[in-house]
Amino acid sequence: MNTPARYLLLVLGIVVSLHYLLSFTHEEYGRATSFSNIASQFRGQGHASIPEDYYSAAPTSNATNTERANATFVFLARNSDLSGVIQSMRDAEDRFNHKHNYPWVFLNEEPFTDEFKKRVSVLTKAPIEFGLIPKEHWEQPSFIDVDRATESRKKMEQDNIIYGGSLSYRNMCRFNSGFFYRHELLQKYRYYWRVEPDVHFHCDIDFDPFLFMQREKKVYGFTIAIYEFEKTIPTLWNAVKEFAKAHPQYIANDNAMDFVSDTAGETYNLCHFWSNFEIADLDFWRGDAYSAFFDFLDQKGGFHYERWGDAPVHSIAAALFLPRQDIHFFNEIGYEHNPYTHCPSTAGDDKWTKGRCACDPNRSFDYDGYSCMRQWDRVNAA
Ligand SMILES: Nc1nc2c(ncn2[C@@H]2O[C@H](COP(=O)(O)OP(=O)(O)O)[C@@H](O)[C@H]2O)c(=O)[nH]1
Ligand SMILES: *[C@@H]1O[C@H](CO)[C@@H](O)[C@H](O)[C@H]1NC(C)=O
Ligand SMILES: *[C@@H]1O[C@H](CO)[C@@H](O)[C@H](O)[C@H]1NC(C)=O
Ligand SMILES: *[C@@H]1O[C@H](CO)[C@@H](O)[C@H](O)[C@H]1NC(C)=O
Ligand SMILES: [Mg+2]
Repeated sequence: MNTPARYLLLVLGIVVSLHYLLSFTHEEYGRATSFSNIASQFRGQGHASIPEDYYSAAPTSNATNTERANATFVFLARNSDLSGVIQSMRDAEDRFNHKHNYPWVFLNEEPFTDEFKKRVSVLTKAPIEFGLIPKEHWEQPSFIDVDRATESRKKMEQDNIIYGGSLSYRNMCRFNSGFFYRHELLQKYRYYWRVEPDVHFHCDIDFDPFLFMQREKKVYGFTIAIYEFEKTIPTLWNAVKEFAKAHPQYIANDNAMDFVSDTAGETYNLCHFWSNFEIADLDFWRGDAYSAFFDFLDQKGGFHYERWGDAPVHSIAAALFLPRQDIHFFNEIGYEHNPYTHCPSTAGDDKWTKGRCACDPNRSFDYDGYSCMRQWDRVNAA
């Protein structure tokens, strides 16, 4: 992130935090002696803990868990991402998967090298598959005006927009929005856990998030909610409104609109679930509502004329097409993707100690000024 953008975020953060603090009465403020106390007042249904019976009987048990969900890890990566891929995979294996052996699917628009395959294969006992992404799922589609797209990248680069000048980043965002779940290697799975290079899983995960999703009929799970850069999506919300107007049947009753809009749908508040971590139901993306939504957005060309991210696209769809209780905040999962960390809290049932977490609970992103957890809490307080 460039320096002016950082200052802008800082100022925005301070303004939001001040507003948040001032909205307390003095009496309430007196009781709120620490930040975690302030935060805990908002922890309603949207922070529901994983029930005890999802935990392995003995976390140190030598038994390998045999009951498994219909699920896989999915990892989009370049060959050059290898060291970061190894970091992330080791954390996922050490903190969770060595007891479960969920498979790994690696995807790339270029063939993975033998070195890449060899280096990741030694990290797990689980099955690993390496898939090639078809060109038509990756490259700029033919209906895009190449000159207009090039011009827009040039402009966004001059404006110092993060990844503003990158075509491959746009291809990646479009792929993650509308194509990864169609890859042949993912067809046999229902749930996936998305992993990116250089992320950290900071706590033991002694429950099976996939079985939780499957049994509780959850559709979308996240750990971090955050604001998007408006300049990457200037016309996205207009497209969303146009789609919603034309397809009102897809809008769920009891949806999570208040997560993405402060104005009952008139404008986008830029909030989204940070999609570098996702545990979700592939069939949601494969379903009628999302398929129609993606096709509609794709035809607008915003993945290439602007720089629409898969995070806002996924999040807006989840917020509008799902009942809010289908979306789950995985509070127990300590997760870091530079520069932000969700670290479980020591408050209440002390998920931090239980998880033997290696992150600082006092520096969790949850109620940082740039976090959208407040908007998530608002959805669940209603
Ligand atoms: N195969 C492939 N993967 C990519 C490419 N660009 C990004 N990725 C992957 O897409 C994901 C997001 O990219 P990343 O660089 O982490 O972006 P950021 O997290 O938004 O800064 C990561 O899993 C990357 O490995 C690309 O050109 N080819
Ligand atoms: C651990 O392994 C030993 C030897 O295989 C076995 O007897 C014991 O029951 C296992 N413990 C658990 C909790 O499964
Ligand atoms: C797993 O889920 C996929 C997608 O819903 C489905 O096609 C497949 O039959 C499922 N496999 C099993 C073993 O249930
Ligand atoms: C978090 O900060 C509080 C207040 O400064 C301190 O008392 C507590 O020990 C810290 N917790 C941890 C786990 O470091
Ligand atoms: Mg990343």
